[in-house]
Amino acid sequence: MNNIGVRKYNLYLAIGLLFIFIIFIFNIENIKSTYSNESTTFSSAAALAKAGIPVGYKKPPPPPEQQPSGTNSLVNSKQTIKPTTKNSGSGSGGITGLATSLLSYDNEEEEVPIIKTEHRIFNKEEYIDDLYKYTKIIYKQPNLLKTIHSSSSKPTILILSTISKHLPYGPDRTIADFIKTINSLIYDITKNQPQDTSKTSSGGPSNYKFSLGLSINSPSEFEELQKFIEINDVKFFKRFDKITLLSSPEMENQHEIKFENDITEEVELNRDNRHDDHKQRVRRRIIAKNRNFLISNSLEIEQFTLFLDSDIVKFDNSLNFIDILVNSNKDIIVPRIKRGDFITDYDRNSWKGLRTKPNEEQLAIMDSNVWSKFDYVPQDIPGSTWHFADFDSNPDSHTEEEKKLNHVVPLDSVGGAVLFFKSIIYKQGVIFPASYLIGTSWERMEGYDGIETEGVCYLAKPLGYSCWGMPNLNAYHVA
Ligand SMILES: Nc1nc2c(ncn2[C@@H]2O[C@H](COP(=O)(O)OP(=O)(O)O)[C@@H](O)[C@H]2O)c(=O)[nH]1
Ligand SMILES: [Mg+2]
Repeated sequence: MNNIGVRKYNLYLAIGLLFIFIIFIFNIENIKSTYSNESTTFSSAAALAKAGIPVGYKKPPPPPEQQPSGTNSLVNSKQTIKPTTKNSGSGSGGITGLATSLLSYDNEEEEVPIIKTEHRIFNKEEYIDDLYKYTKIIYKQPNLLKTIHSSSSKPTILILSTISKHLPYGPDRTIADFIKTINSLIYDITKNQPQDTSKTSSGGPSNYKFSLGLSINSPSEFEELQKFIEINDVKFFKRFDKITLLSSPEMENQHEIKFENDITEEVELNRDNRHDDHKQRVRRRIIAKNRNFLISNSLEIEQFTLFLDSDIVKFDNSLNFIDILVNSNKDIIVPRIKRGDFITDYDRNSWKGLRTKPNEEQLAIMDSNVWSKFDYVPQDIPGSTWHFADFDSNPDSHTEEEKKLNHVVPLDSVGGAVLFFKSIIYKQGVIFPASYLIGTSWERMEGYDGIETEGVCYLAKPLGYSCWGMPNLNAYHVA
């Protein structure tokens, strides 16, 4: 090799070494950054865990295992599920005596023996959330996985009810009465055969699959409800593929903001004073949040949701009732609610048109957030607010179309006594507003209209959904 050849060789060698050096440096940086990311995540998760917040400290989930027959997918969910220790049918579950958190992120997941109900219709699972203080019980028919995820084309209906603490079913009525009322929609209770296919001319309840969700926040009544279901699983609950029970005493609390210039005191609520003007804000806020809590904890794949107030007692055309609502193909729809012999339009929250607005003095109270002094309740404007009762004013003039059982009228607001809607609407964020939507601003805590069920249509409208009523389809409130 001559001189030029040696220099060329050295040059190539130097370039090669430089290249290897660059790759080495580059990889070191990568390794360093990976390591530092991991350690940051780990240490902040540890800090959060120390502070009692179970975030990012989860063990990786174990590989999915073959489920034993009779279990279902919830057993493999990321939450740790703790079984009840008592046998069902003897008052198992409840809030008291089950203090262990089920949202435990640092324990191994447990294999869960399934607690069966008294007549072995349902498997029972129980979740207790210590962080947010609620208990959730799920009863599922063991064949649910097979049927609900099969090619079955039956529409699924979730029936829901939030049950208050004080005389929730009306005077002299019990949970058994209310469950019979619900069952009247889903099989022919006069034959007392839950498996009765109850076919009517249009198909009837056998066209559908049903789930049930009930919330009841009194711990003792929650226990009673479980007993009732477990003892009567065959008698009353056979047509439900899934029953979700929810209880959270916290949800009854009035977490009102305290403004410096105002006095805020707990409002005493019971069945007798529930319609007082100055109690409406707080009362309806509580009902709204309970409705939201129930639906967000129980709605899964059910396509339609039917809310029933716990003091609804009867339906005309009961075996066709759900068919009529589904076949209306309306997004959100309510029937007429009657009460006793004389009240033909009980649920005044179903209306269309305009309502009164607060005057200057009332607006000033709102702007200064002195809510203890604000007892304004929006009222109807005669001639501008339309209710089902107005439909009755001149029945002789009704057209053939208006006489039909499934005749529909547009509404701007719906009541919740019996409220049917396509579940997909809720899943997109149309909830029961827990504050007054209409007439608010950044300065005001809230507005003056559109709370709870009365805010649903307002939220649904921009998403392209609309509200409707059926003035010829009747349900009955307790007298
Ligand atoms: N969780 C809870 N539910 C309530 C409360 N008040 C009423 N409810 C439920 O909300 C629904 C409507 O209440 P209800 O008193 O019947 O309303 P009204 O007949 O329209 O005055 C029913 O299912 C009640 O059981 C409450 O304070 N807490
Ligand atoms: Mg009622």
